[in-house]
Amino acid sequence: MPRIASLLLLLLLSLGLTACSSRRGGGGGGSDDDDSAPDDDDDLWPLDDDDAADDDDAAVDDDAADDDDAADDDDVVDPQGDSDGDGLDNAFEAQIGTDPNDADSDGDGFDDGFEVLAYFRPLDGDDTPFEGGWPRGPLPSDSEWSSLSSSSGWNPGQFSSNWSLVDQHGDTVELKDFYGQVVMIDIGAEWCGPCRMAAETLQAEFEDRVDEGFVVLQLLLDGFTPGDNNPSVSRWVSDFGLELPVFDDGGMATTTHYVDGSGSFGIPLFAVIGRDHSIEVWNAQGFPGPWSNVDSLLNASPPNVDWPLPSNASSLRSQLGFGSSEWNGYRDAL
Ligand SMILES: [Ca+2]
Ligand SMILES: [Ca+2]
Ligand SMILES: [Ca+2]
Ligand SMILES: [Ca+2]
Repeated sequence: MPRIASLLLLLLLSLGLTACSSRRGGGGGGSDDDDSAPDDDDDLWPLDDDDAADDDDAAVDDDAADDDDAADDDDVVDPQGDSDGDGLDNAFEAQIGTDPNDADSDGDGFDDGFEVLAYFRPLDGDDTPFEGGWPRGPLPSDSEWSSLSSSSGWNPGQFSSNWSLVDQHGDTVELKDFYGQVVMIDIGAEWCGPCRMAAETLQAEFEDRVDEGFVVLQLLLDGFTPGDNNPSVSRWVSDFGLELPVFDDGGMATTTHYVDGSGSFGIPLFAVIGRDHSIEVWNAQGFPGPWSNVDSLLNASPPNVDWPLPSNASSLRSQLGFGSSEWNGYRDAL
């Protein structure tokens, strides 16, 4: 057994815990190439500069230019009306640039009102609520994000670099989708007994805190054979009744950021990121926790993000079937 792994085992045993020693090769943890993210050129509704320039007057101008018949102009005359029935009144739609005569301005299957309240972008058809209902809070604009992440990295205390993986529903999920929340990244494998024990409790811990803005992202490295790189996400989700995001990271594209490059590491392995997106825990090996530390991080105020909400946001949430939490509200409505 490599010396580092031996030390690790001693450490874990001293904590009354056991861990599985992975035979996976570790990669360097220092690269933050992923930080630029696959979607840096996305428009971020509604605060993106391009949106502001392009869309500010679109709703009003389109009505004036396109609608010859007087009947269609009623919605302009009545700014408090909701011409398209998406829950947002015409004046608010004019303010944010969505189409007051089209309930689904970007044609992605989710009405403008639903997207605004779920913190997804109603003018970006590629940005849709996650099928799994993963919580999301208001996100900064692309320009704000660029500023925030300008000195990001993978080490404790740094603003976390970004990554993306595909979840059990086929949605592409980025770490930065959870900006403003406390994020626990848990890395394991199907063959690892302690990882299975962790999975049994992670769902409950997630459920206990999701309303406060907590999410667990679970990455699987292997199936039932160490080093096989072939986990079954669907089997894992089914085995433990998981309603948190689970990802196949058999290629270690993301895990490599959370190991030290020695070539040997123990699982379960976890990391914790605070509401300000700074890395609080990196490369902790053993059973995830302690949960009191997570609760302390949840006590921090979320960062301020200027996300316009309509004045009827509260009543609209209940009309749409959202839960009471501002973080996971739309899960109940899916
Ligand atoms: Ca409307
Ligand atoms: Ca609309
Ligand atoms: Ca939409
Ligand atoms: Ca959208």
